[in-house]
Amino acid sequence: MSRDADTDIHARRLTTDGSRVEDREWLESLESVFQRQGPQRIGDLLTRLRARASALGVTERLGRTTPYVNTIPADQQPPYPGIMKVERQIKSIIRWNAMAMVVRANREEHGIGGHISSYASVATLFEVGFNHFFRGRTSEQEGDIVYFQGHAAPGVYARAFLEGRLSGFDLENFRRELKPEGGLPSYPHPRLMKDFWEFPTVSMGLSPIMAIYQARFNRYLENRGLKLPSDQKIWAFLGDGEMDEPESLGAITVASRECLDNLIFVVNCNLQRLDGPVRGNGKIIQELEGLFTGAGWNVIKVLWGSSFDPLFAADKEGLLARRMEEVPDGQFQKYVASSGDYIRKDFFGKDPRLLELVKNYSDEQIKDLRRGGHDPVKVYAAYKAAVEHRGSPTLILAQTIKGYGLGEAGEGRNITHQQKKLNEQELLAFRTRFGIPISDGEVQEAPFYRPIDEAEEMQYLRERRRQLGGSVPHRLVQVKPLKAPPEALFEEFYQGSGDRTEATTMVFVRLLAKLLKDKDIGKLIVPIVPDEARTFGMESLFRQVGIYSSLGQQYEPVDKESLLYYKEQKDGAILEEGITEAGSMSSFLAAGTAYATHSINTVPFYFFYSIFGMQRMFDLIWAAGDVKARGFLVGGIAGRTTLAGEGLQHSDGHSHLFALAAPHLKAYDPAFGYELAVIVRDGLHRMYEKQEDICYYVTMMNEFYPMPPMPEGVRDGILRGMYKYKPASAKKTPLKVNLLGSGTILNEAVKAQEILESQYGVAADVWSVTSYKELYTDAIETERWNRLHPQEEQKRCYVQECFEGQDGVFVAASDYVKVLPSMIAKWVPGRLIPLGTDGFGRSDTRAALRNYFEVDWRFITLAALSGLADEGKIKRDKVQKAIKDLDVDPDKMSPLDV
Ligand SMILES: Cc1ncc(C[n+]2csc(CCOP(=O)(O)OP(=O)(O)O)c2C)c(N)n1
Ligand SMILES: [Mg+2]
Repeated sequence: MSRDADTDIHARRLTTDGSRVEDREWLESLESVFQRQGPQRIGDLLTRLRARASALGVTERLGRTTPYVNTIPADQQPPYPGIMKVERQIKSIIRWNAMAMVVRANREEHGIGGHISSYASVATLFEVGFNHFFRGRTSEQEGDIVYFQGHAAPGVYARAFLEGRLSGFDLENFRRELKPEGGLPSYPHPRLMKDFWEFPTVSMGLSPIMAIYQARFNRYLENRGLKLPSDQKIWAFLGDGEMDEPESLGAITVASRECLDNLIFVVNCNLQRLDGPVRGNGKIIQELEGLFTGAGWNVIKVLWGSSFDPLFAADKEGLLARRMEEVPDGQFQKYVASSGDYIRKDFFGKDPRLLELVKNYSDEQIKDLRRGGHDPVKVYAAYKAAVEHRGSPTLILAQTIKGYGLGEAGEGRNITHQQKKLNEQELLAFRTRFGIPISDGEVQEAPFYRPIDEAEEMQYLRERRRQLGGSVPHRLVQVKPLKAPPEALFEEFYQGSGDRTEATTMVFVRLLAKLLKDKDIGKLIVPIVPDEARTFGMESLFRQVGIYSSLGQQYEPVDKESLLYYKEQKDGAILEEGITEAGSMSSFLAAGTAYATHSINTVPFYFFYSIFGMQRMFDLIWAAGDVKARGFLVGGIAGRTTLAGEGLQHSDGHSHLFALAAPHLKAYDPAFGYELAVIVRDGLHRMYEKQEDICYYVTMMNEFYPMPPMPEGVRDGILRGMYKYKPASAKKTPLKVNLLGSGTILNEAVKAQEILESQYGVAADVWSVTSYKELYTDAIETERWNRLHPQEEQKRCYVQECFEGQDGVFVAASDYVKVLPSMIAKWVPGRLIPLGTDGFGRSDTRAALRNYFEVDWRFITLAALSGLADEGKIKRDKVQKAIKDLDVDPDKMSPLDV
């Protein structure tokens, strides 16, 4: 069928009668070659014809699309292995319950939301999977990984209800998670349903990229010998509107390049998104086919149901396929909401020969011609072909109807996405259409319906799942805790670097190299980097552990002679992702959840340029929280004044602000090697030994200075957010301040401490603040506890404990925006003066930048004096003099002048 149509597209360009005869002759020859020698021979012939045409100067490129028909012809479909009638009953009941969940929830609480029409369109695509393909996880098999289209969640819940995994209460409390007896979250959130959902999928575009890197990571684990090869499939169910997200398409060549035949995308092409048609004037399916074919995917189109088969068989001239191709999506949507009579006139009426095809069809029959994505036979054929396909990933484009079965209530209507309420008539119609045994009298209540356990469909449903290895989705954590490496491994970092200068970036890379060598944990460490390894001085790791490539290294690297050559290998540990922060983050997600997905405690360390971290990938970082990923996010060459020369788009002074918003993130801005080592050890301990579902964000900087040895008793402070790094000297001075410094700016505070004491007679304690987020979180939690327990002994937060007995002036400087230190002002027993780097970055030297942003030792000194003056402890002329002495320009531009 597709072959006829293919050649016919050429034919339609020719208009004369002679051309028609010629067409027919060619087509007949083609047909006869096909009958005698099969499709392979046709392929050969076409290749030769194309070559000859090219030699004759015909430059026309053959398109990347096939006609608008099913890829698998009817005569090549496998027999359907299930009992269709029973499966239909099951599906209908699930449809009903999914709809009822949303309708009931919105009756009880107006505006609580939910989606009916997306599941209505994807039901058959899910159900064929549930009954015949999605394998559960057992001790014998890994099971499959399924990313369910997020807002089709009601259908997954409704199936779980039939399977007995969820109760009527659960369904009743859809979107009412805070009810005392609990409820169901709107969408797939592993964080909130940790035994059920495996992957968060509702932020459009994240599933496709996560699924690609998941499939790739599975191969990585196999190639590195961390897991046995398996035939596990990764299924991603996506919306056609969702495919417009850059993340949906941005990594598709990764999948083909890596030959990920373990990956299957199923795009639910209902031709609509939220507001209206996805491509009213175009054809989204053809567009996606072209893109994915070009990217090297195996593309299978499931466009028309079995009821179209006789029409295609009767249409010898390929007119039907041609007509289907010329009708834009918006018009196909119109047909959904139109009568058979309209379709006959508008679609078939364009050509008398097409009208002839349907002359024996009633209007109802025309209206009932089904789309492929609603026909289990067609869907099964596509899925089977997909799981059997080898060598490349598969894309299934299934044409469906949004709001299928809702009729007047929304089927194919532009409002259907938002439809949450059905009136009595609409409920009756739905009930009747799907044959749900609920009486007219009861329908208005939209009750949930579950047949008795002995019912045929219930037995069938259970048996199918039993055969496939249990329920899906099912998040199962069976991993054994991993012991954090012993203190001895970290010892050298606690010692400091003596006179040798180092940057925290260097320390981190050395620490990572050491972890990679560790006999217990080494193999589990997964360094991830988006083409930035040399920036961080990580190239020594190329040689040490190799760069992962499923192909090994099939060329002689240009730098083979050098010690640190670019060494790709099949069991390489480094995921050198190229310039894709989103891809790298998706690898982080796969590696950070391997404890659940594969029962393997892989430990991802994702190193990125800090400016291109949080602000670029925050949605995926948020997803990391939802999916309960564990691992280290490392923001390199951070700090708005520490990164010299790079300027406005590179200098990060706000990633810690983003980190503040992610509840699962610990966020640290260490100044010294020992701080970093303590933090990393704590991370390994909490995430892998204690199995806490958190991630660590650590910034590292590229400024060189000697790394001091770890003072006694500071470990706890490092982790809680601050400790006294350098107390004021014993010298008696009448004035006292506290200086708080973070990251490299701590060194500026130390210098200010000296100047204040030696030149201004002010004593200063210097505190290293490793995490304002920790300090703030502890403070607000303490405050909350006190508020809720007014008659109990009131607690003090850590900041208050640290500054016990102190008052006066506190200057807090960091390479980040001022709001970070300001967050703790309320609990500081005095005047807190924040210094920071608000404003756009500039290209210049470190010294010039610190002057510009007013965070160097001069400004810290000045802030301390100014604070003392405000307190009435010194005269203002002393501050004025300091401005002169410190060479501060009082009329300098504010870094916030934009
Ligand atoms: C990143 C993001 N932007 C917007 C939304 C809101 N949203 C939810 S569903 C939807 C339309 C989805 O259309 P499509 O992908 O075609 O799925 P369908 O419901 O048609 O199956 C939108 C815009 C979202 N969930 N995520
Ligand atoms: Mg859609």
